[in-house]
Amino acid sequence: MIPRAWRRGEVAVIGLGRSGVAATQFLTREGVPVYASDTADPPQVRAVVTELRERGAVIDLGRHDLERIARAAAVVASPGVPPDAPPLRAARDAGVMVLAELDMAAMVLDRSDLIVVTGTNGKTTTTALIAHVLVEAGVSAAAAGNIGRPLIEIAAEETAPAWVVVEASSFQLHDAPHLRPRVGVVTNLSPDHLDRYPSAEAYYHDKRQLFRNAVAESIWILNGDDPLALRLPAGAPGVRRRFSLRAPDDAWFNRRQRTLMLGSDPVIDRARLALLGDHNVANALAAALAAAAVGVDCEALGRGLACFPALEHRLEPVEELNGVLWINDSKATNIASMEVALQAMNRPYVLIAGGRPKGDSYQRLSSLMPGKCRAIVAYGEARGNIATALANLVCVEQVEAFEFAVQRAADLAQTGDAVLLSPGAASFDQFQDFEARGAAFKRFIPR
Ligand code: UMA
Repeated sequence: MIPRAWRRGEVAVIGLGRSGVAATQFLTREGVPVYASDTADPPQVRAVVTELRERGAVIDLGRHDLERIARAAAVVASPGVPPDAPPLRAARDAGVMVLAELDMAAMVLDRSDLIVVTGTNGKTTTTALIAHVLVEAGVSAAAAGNIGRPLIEIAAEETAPAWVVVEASSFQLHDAPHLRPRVGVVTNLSPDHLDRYPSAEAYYHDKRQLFRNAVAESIWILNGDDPLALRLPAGAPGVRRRFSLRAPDDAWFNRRQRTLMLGSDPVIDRARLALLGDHNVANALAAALAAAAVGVDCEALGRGLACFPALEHRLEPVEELNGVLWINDSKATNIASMEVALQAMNRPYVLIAGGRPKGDSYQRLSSLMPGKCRAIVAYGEARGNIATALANLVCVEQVEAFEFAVQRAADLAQTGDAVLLSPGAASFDQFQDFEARGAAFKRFIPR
């Protein structure tokens, strides 16, 4: 339900990325007066700005009118706008309620139950896995949130799915007083986004908002191998379910029999899961617990997990050519994700790494080198850093252009190997984004 005060006054939407545009569309459709602003002039907004204005929204590009925001009935914030940004500070100083776009959606979405997935890594895959398994089992479900589709888009639809699986980032949880998950999942926790948070504790504090509206019927699915994730709910009410790669638990990996288990029941053989790496076994176990909480039985769980395709740009097996498997992990833009990819390799591989460095050190990978790594082809701005950190452990060849890196990797790979693109750096030195880099990788594979 939209508060009556919103219709009488004006709601200020801060930021006009995907969340802000969807929030503005929703509010204007509901007859709420909207003032939407963005300090930039995002190109994707120009395409919809006429439509938003026709719907009656007042749009400001290139600035925020702080006085107008301070008079708003409520403020809807995009996740990319830091809490101490001037428009949000102006709202709080004036006592105006600030809601994340995700939270406004949770407030109005009364026809669906929510499964909310958070954590540091694996959120997107776990969210996609849960939605996929539910749909395959015949349950009406959709995925939304940080995964790419603003939750408010689902609230705007005429028919709502029975379940929405929501990927929630810490940014979205920061201002989410209305979020009330039936099922909540914490994949794992480690320090992240320290460019926005003063400390890891401040980041965990936002993650803890998942439990803010916990009740005795809530179901919390936690990584049993991760003490930080286990401690996160503290004393929140609700039932706890745990998944583990190490020991028998509510969901666990029977390594001897290479089977994913729910308690004493086998769900699926590891070999039938089309995802590389132990971290993805953990994601699948979390997804199995979430789907089981909705009532999906073991047999349907196994069927759903077996036909889940790898996500694009995330350890995505592209194709096997002349005995060489090409794997696209372009989404690994930091060294922690790259480490996960290297740990997932179960055959010899040639690694393509590089791009624009983010400041963390490649030395972190020393303990994994050489391992199964035959050689590294380092490209772009980070190539020197990679060579400095790892050339004493494994052969590192340096090239500038990405295309040559792919060609060189093809020369170095032997039958039975993989060529793994896991860059451990941003793409912006040679591409618009990681997706463009992954697409180029697929194009350049010599066929
Ligand atoms: N802006 C202002 N004023 C400010 C600061 C920013 O106007 O003071 C403007 C920017 O100019 C920009 C807009 O605000 O135009 C930023 O919006 P946004 O960054 O929130 O982007 P959206 O397109 O709305 O995308 C967001 C999520 N982005 C972030 O959290 C940074 C998307 O997650 C999410 O898919 C989408 O909402 C739909 O829910 C992306 C992400 O990178 C994938 N998430 C981070 C991550 O996964 O690590 C958290």
